[in-house]
Amino acid sequence: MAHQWRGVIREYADRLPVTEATKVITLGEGGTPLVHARKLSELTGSEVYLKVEGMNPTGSFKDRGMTMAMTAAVEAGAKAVVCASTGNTSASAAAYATAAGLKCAVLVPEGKISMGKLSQAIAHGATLLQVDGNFDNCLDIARKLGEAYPVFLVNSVNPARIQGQKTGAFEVVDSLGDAPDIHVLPVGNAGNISAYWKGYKEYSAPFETANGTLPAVSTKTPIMWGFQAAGAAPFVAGHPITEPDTIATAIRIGNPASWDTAVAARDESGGLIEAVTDDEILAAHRWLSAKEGVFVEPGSAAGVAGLIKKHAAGEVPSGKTIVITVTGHGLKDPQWALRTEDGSDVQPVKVPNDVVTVAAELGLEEN
Ligand code: AN7
Repeated sequence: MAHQWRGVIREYADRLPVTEATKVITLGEGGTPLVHARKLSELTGSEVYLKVEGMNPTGSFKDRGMTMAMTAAVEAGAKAVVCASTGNTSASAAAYATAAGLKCAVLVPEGKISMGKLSQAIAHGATLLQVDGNFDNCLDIARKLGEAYPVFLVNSVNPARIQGQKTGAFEVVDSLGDAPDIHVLPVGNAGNISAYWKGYKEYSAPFETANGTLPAVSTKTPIMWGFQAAGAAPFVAGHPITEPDTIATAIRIGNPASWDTAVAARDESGGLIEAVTDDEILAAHRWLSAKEGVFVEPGSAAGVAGLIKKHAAGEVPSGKTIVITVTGHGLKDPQWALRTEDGSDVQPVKVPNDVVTVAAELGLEEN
C-alpha cells in the first residue's frame, strides 16, 4: 500500500522527545535513499552504500535536526530563531522558520558560503548577516544572542538538533536490516557523528518510552569513521584550529561545538577521525558524480575521500557492509563540477543547428 513519508518526527515519534500534543513543524525531511555504490564496492570488496542526504527538502541532512529544533522553538513560544552557519544550517533554518511562521536570523562567515546556500536563506526570507570572521566566530555570537536576547538558538548545541539527526542511523538500520560494520561521514562541527552514534546506540538496545520499552532493532553498532578537511582538522590536531581553511566551506570549522560527544563516538565505537586533503576531497567528489551517479557538494565527499584513502593504505576490510553519509546536494555548490583536474573550467562544445554535424561531433556513424 502506498505510504507517504511523514517526516522524521512522525515516523520516529516514539524515539524522540515529543508527545501527541506536540505541534510538529516539518517539510517532509528524512526517508532519504540508501544507494548501493557499485564502484566503491568493487574497489573495496565490501558492500558500500551512500546515505544520500542531499535528497532532504533543503538539500542537506540539517533538515532532520531542524524539524526538531523548530518544533521545540514553537513549543517554547519563541518568536525568532538564530543560527550560525557555513551555509546548510542557515538554508534549513530559513526554510523551517518560514514553515513555523517565525523570524529567522542567520550569521555566516563573509565570502565563505556557497551561492546555493546563500540563495536559499535569502529566498526563505531570513535576515542574513555576513560576519567579518569565520564560522567559529559566528557561532560565538549566535550563542551569546541566544543567551542574552529574545532569540531561540537552532545550532546543534541545541540538543533537539542531535535528537532529530539521530534518525539518519535509524533509517540505515531499517533499510539494511541491521547496523553496518563501518559508518563513514564528514566531520565539521561534529554534531552529525555524535547524532549517528546516539542513534546507533539507541537502536542496538532496549529503549524506554512513555508507552513502554521498545526492543533492540539492531544486533550491533558500527565502527565510526569521521573525516575532516586537512586544513580544518581540529580532531586530528587534538585541539581547536584558529584559522581553518579548505575549499570544502561546509566543514571549514576549527572549534567544533560537539567535541566531547564526537570523541566519545570515535572511541566507544573503536573508530577514528582522520583528515583528507582538498585534492582528495575533489577527487572523491568527481568519483561520486562520474562513477556512482550521485552529485554531492565538496564537503560531503570527505567521507568518500577518506574511504578511498584508507583503501589505498590497505586499511579497509573486504566482505563488510559500509555506509557513507553524503551530507549535501551537489547543486549547493555546483561550480566544482566544471573544474577540470588541471584547474581550468570545462567549456561546453558549441555546434551548429544541424544533425549531421552533431552526429559527427558525437562520433556516430549513420546506421
Ligand atoms: C554538507 O551548516 O556546520 O560535523 O553551519 O553542511 O555535523 O557539523 C554544516 C556542516 C558536513 C559537517 N557536510 O557536519 C553549517 C554546518 C555538510 C555540512 C557537515 C556540514 P557536522
